[in-house]
Amino acid sequence: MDADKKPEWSDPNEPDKCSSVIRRGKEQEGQAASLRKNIRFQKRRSSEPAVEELYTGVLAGDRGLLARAITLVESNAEQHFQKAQNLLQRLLQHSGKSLRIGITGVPGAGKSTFIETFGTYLCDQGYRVAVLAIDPSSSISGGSILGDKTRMELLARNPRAFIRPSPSAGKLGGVHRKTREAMLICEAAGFDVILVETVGVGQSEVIIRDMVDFFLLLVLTGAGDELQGMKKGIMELADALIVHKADGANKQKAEQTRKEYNRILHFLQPATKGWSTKAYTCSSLNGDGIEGIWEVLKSFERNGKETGVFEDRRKGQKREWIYSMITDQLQYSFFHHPEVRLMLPQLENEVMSGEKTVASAVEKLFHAFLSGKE
Ligand SMILES: Nc1nc2c(ncn2[C@@H]2O[C@H](COP(=O)(O)OP(=O)(O)OP(=O)(O)O)[C@@H](O)[C@H]2O)c(=O)[nH]1
Ligand SMILES: [Mg+2]
Repeated sequence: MDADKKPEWSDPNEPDKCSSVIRRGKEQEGQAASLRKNIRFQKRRSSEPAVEELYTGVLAGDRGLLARAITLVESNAEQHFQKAQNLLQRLLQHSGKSLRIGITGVPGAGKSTFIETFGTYLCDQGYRVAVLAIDPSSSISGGSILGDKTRMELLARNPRAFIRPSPSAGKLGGVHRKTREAMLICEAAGFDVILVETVGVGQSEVIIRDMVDFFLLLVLTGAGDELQGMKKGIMELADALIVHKADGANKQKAEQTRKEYNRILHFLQPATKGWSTKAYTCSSLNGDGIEGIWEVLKSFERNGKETGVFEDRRKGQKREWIYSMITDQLQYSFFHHPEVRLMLPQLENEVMSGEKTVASAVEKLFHAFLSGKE
């Protein structure tokens, strides 16, 4: 074999020890052709980059390696876990310098369009912007990722921006860990602003609130009933409310809605100490109000850094992170425990047919789980 020719395969851990090269074998007449017909050729995957390569690549802002670093932390494979943690450990000291903004709102509120316009505005101002998404529905519906990518077409092509669709949760969660870690990597890569989008359904607002500095709630006009029905809890998480799509015939109505929200916000507990949450209007179609929102964000950051509230929140979030990770890990090891996996379907049936109480079934599972541990 030529000295400079790469082998077809080699052990990635010990590349010098053993390798192989594929040679054409002897063939019977006609066999090769029929074999070729049946083989679906697959693109050969290039080898996984080492931690060192990912580390220097991320710090240098190499987009390809940044994407692969995020893929590594998002991986559910056990053999990737340690490698991902080594990488994160090294990147940690370079993270923490960006402004983290969470954006939520009901489906169709215009979150993706807002991110497109707002993100492009920030890039024009000289900032580098990373967009991450938490999609609570992705494990069920396959996600709205494709839709989002096309909606953020302009931003996706901007060299100052980086868009990452939501990680798939797998059956046992871990989405928030993955998003937090992806955020950390983007920060180390030098992004100044991180925008995290989530659909405003269920628990995702609470999760997102726990990982960002500023939380933005997009709402629409047509207040009245909707305003009454809107969960007070969600409004109390927000640092700003934006009455979106304030353009054309909707402009005046949006202004009215803004005033109504401000009246309500006045009576609510503010999400951040020393900051009063207010409502604003904006349009992502014509850009009205976008600059003003950035002013609000900057003043929030300045204010929070002066009073120490900003740092306190980040510290609190790190503490919360520990607990959410413990919960994730426990859940993972419980449901992957061989004994538990074996017993669960049978116990489920026994509970459903009324032979066993839920509590006794769970106790049995925990007994197996705990006694199986060394
Ligand atoms: N008039 C007007 N329409 C807008 C504006 N922003 C978004 N839209 C429209 O609203 C619709 C929904 O926008 P998206 O950005 O996809 O909304 P979303 O909140 O990301 O939706 P999901 O990702 O499905 O939750 C699209 O048809 C947009 O063109 C705006 O500022 N003004
Ligand atoms: Mg969207």
